Amino acid sequence: MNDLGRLEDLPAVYVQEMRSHNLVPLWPSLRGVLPPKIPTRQTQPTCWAYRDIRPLLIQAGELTPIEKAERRVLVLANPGHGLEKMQASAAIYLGMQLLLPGEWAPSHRHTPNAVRMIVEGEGAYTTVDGEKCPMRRGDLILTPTGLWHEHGHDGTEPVIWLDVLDLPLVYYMEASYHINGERQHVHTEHALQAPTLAAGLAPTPVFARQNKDYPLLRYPWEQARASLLALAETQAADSAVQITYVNPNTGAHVQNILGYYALMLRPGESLQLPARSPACVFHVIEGGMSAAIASNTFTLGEADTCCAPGYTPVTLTNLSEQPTFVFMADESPLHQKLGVYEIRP
Ligand code: 1HN
Repeated sequence: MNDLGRLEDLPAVYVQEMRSHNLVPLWPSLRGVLPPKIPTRQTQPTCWAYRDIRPLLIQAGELTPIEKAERRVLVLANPGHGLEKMQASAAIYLGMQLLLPGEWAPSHRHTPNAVRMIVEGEGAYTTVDGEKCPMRRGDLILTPTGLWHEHGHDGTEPVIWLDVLDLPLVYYMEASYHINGERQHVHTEHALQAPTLAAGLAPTPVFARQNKDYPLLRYPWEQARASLLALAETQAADSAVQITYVNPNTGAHVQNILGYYALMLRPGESLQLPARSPACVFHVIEGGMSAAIASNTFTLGEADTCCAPGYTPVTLTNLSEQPTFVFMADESPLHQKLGVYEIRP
């Protein structure tokens, strides 16, 4: 590789003259922005243990009333990006949110897309675009760009969930903002229609979300888990038991920027995921596993979360005697749409 000229090689007056006109030379920075063969990644393999998060989150519940927080969240920040950047990867934001019995997180909408993966507790619900979605452990609930959403809690125990947003990307695009709104009028109880739609049946004559960009907002864990177990029965022993959360109208990823998946590791299974360009997040719903990411090996139990940078192979090994169920989020839809998606053999 040839060495390019450095900034220090240039006369200081010349550099100053350029800078005074808001001009800079490319060549001293060219290798930095376009490194050879593999991108520079700030995203570091990082693991967040639920046993560390939970007590601090419960303490946040005592220290900060919901009215002072709007959303009571501890952000899972990747130290490689700097904690204050609140990024798990280039495009992924992760946070653990706590809602206590009787609390209300008021209605707003914003440009970043969000999903919630419910970790713990009963009795909370989120109302998205007028649809009341009960939150139960392992459920995936979508809050797509621009849709009103608010959270409430009629139960008796704390409810905790994992928020995944494409906030870092939307913020970088200078396209991130929110609007506060009034308490929504609930027009649909999700339970009435979701199972029928998932079965390819739409309530007649009216199904409120049928022609919307986001027809399904709640993906119950019960169904995802049953699908994985059924898939494991027929899938060859050497191929992954994995499902993608899709839009039932189009078969495409549920959101435009991040992709969401559920994976089952069979007892004794070790799954090698090839190096791919998008960064990826793993969150254990049930069971336990090790995740070998570059030179790091993390041990994850239930509700633990880790992330892998792009272009990095990952090996997941089931450490439980039972199937281990894993929720995954990645930057694939973004990479695919932008034409930079790669799998490296
Ligand atoms: C947000 O609106 C929620 O609605 C959670 O629960 C986390 C993180 C950044 C920006 C908006 C929510 C968020 C967020």
